[in-house]
Amino acid sequence: MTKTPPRVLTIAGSDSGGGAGIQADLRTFFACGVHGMTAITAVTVQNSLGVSGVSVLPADVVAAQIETVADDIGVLAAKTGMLATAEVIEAVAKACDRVHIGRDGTIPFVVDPVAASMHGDPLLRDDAMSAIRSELFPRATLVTPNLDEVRLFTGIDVRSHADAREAAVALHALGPQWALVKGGHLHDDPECVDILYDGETFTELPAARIDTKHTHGGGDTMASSITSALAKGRTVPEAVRFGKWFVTNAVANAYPLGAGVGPVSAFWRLKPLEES
Ligand code: PXL
Repeated sequence: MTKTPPRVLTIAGSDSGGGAGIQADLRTFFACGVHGMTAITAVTVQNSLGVSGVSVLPADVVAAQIETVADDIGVLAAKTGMLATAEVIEAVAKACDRVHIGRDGTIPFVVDPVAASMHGDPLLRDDAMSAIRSELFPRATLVTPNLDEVRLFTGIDVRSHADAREAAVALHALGPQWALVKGGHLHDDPECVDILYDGETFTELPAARIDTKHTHGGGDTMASSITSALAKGRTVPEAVRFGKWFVTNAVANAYPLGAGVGPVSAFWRLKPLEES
């Protein structure tokens, strides 16, 4: 019999267009060789042009999905994506405590504080922002905001690497063990530099900036690949380096889809490339 692979859980929303959200997470989990499980928070009505509707699941159903898979199958690492409402976030926090996901438990917890789609469509109600800050940041092993989310959570408008370090300190002060400030949205920078901070040490993670408009699901793909590496027992800096390498390749292999923005692609992993 084949050995059970590492099991990971994503707590996130569905993207009907298949580019981001749960769909990107599961694709990434597959490409990273882990078994993906899902606690679906919301269903978005979405294509490559944007989000035209959102239906949020009842908070108790979100919590029940987390608990039922944790109790039977077990979770070695978990991540969040779109969480939609304060009610869902509070239910997620309680369920995670019950099954020991997060900082004070034993299971690594990556909080990707998804606030809006790349088209600017809101994926989080206003009251939910403060719930993420108070309920999830203190439980997180790692938070992975992009620069728009950094501005929403810290008020810092990052325009340089020095600003990114300041933002990492401000994010870390909100309670996560590690903060990753992703530089992808710093469009004037010829490189794509992320900053990782644990309260003591800054680690700069540079990568090439790839010229494509098709970056839908990039953040989800990075957080999911980091979560996969954590489930395999890597340290946070190792897992983040892996995630950066994984997502850079996914962006380099992004493809057009519909009339709008296409997704980054985990398909590159199926090509015979050696891990760098
Ligand atoms: O990429 C962020 C994201 C996460 N989850 C869902 C989304 C999006 C972006 O559109 O639709 C469901």
